[in-house]
Amino acid sequence: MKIIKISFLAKVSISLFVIVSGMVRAEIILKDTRIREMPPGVVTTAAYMTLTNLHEREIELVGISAGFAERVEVHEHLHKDGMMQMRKVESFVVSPGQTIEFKPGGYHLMVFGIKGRPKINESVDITLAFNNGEAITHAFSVYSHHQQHSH
Ligand SMILES: [Cu+2]
Repeated sequence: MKIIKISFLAKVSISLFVIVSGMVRAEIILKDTRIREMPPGVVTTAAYMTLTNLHEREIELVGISAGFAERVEVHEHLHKDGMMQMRKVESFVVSPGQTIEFKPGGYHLMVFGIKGRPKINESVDITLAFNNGEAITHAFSVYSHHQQHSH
């Protein structure tokens, strides 16, 4: 009887450990992950999300990968000489507690060399890797470009 009791406690502590480590993994939160549909023949598009850093220190995005694309970069839009331009962000840092919204006209993930042309309501996985060793793979759902203009 005593042995059964101990193994039960061991199981409880293992589950608690799993729950706690699950919570630690969720300190970078991605929401509203979506990717703009691509017309036939187009292999480049933009993806958006809301990213929150719940860690008590700043984090830096050090790598982005996606099996369905050749390359993914963080871009930002700038107004320069009355023109809208976009450029690659070399160092993307998120302060503790900060939420950054990726949206048309602002930060976006630029996805290059897309294979297989994902369709509306399908989703594709993008993995974000951070300098603390955390890597998050999240599904981005394909939405119609008629819902949102320009990126
Ligand atoms: Cu871009």
